[in-house]
Amino acid sequence: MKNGNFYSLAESRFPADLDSTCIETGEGAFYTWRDMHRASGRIANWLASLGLEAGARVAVQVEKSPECLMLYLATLRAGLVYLPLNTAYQRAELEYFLKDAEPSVVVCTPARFDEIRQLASAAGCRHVETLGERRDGTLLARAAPFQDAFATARRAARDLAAILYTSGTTGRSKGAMLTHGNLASNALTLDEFWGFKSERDAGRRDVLLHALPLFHVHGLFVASHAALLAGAKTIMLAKFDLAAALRHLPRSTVFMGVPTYYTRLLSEPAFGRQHCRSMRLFISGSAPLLAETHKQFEERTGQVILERYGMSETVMLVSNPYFPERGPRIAGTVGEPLPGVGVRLMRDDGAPCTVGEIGNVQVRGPNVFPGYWRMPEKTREEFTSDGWFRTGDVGHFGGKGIPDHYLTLVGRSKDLIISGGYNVYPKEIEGYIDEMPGVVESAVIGLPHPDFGEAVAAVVVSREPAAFDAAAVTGSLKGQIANYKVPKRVFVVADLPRNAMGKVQKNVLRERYKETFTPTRG
Ligand code: MCA
Repeated sequence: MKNGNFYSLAESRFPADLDSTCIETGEGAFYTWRDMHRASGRIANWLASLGLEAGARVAVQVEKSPECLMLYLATLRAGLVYLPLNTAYQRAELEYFLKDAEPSVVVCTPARFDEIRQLASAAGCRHVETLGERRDGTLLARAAPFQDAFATARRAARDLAAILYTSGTTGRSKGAMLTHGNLASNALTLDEFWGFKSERDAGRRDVLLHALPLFHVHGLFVASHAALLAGAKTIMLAKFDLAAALRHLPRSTVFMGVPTYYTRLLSEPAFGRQHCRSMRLFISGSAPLLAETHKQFEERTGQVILERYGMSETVMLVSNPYFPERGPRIAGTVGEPLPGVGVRLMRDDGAPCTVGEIGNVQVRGPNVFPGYWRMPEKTREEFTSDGWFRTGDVGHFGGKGIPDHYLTLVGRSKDLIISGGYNVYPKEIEGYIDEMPGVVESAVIGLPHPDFGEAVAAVVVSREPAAFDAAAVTGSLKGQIANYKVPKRVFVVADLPRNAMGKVQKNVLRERYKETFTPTRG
């Protein structure tokens, strides 16, 4: 029987010439497909030598590098479960993730070894290794004596491949469990839907400019998987850097980014058609792309950005079309449900919405995760009795001049902020602020931001507002939680606006402070 391990699928798609380039780094280092296969085999052999039980977790918090991708592939090959962690996460977050996931192996950056070893050992983990950005650290040294031949572990489609922590409305993060089948079905669908297959069939080889982090769905499962299955070359930038992106774009055919990447490209006056001469596809996701950005981008480059919609729990579920014969790419919409993916809109009373009517977005299909790690109750709540996952997003199909099967997202039923493509739940931040001395209560909100789309701000209630030190709030948060979650502004007030039911009116606060980061000129 076919091996359902995602690596087996990827390996079956490697180009015939294994000595061609798989990854070129921003610094000009080259890795062939053979290098990736061999090095992931060595690391997989080392992982296998640890004698871990099937399903053991490998938690990874390292900077982006080809070796980080090798470690991911090695984990899959060894039949273990990959648990990537945002490099911005600080002590409080790491402590929670490690205790909750109980990984058997933790790989971190050399600089954070002492801190993380302590947290990992408190969570019962015995193997803590390091991986730096320049092939440094103990992981590669541990793997070096092992053979590079490794028979990829047999896995079924339903077996767990990865756990991705997503912030929760209650402030407690949930580990979304993704199976080999989830990853494979989505990657195969996108391979066709976004035209990678047709390029291959036409004898062309895509070049993906990869600037996203490797610890979220977007950079790891969408971008890297697309390149792996396409046999495409990846130009891997350690992070999104405007100058480097401008330098490498003219040699690339596909680019994926969050809206911030596109606004930053447009902020460069010299950016234009000449940078996009080889490009066939720009994709945007993880946060809403403003129609204005879409329009400006087309005017400057002649390229129509393809916006799509995904989540950690479902990978990609809806996308604007790539092939013009399927339909136009429409700004402000996320397009049509991907082939094989069911998407429906439901009213609050459980009845289906009609075209144009706003409702709750629900999804079903081979891309949808089986549940949250060790949270059966939460999992039950998030699925309907007939098996559809409640995304928490709100939208409508169709609309004026828009085909009936195109989805437009209009809001979120959950109280979520998306800053530069990262999700932030106010409840989590409010929990930390409310513990601070002198704070009566707080309300965390998202405000329009020219670079990040939305930025986090906090409104803090103090009995003595004049004497309250707002800077102390951010100062204290910085060591505990990821910097992108730390409010970029703190307003100190005597009380919060409330409705008749006593509920804090965040819409009033958002309105009051809306020009904080984007003042109107004049
Ligand atoms: C960095 N900072 C941020 C953010 N990123 N603040 C708010 N929001 C952010 N996203 C802060 C830093 O903490 C620092 O603060 C200051 O900004 C400068 O930091 P730096 O590292 O230089 O920032 P940067 O390198 O310019 O990063 C901004 C970025 C990056 C390029 C937009 O955040 C990014 O690559 N985001 C992509 C996120 C992503 O991949 N999302 C996908 C997940 P200070 O000055 O105080 O130190 S969602 C997903 O996967 C779903 C499923 C999907 O559909 O795709």
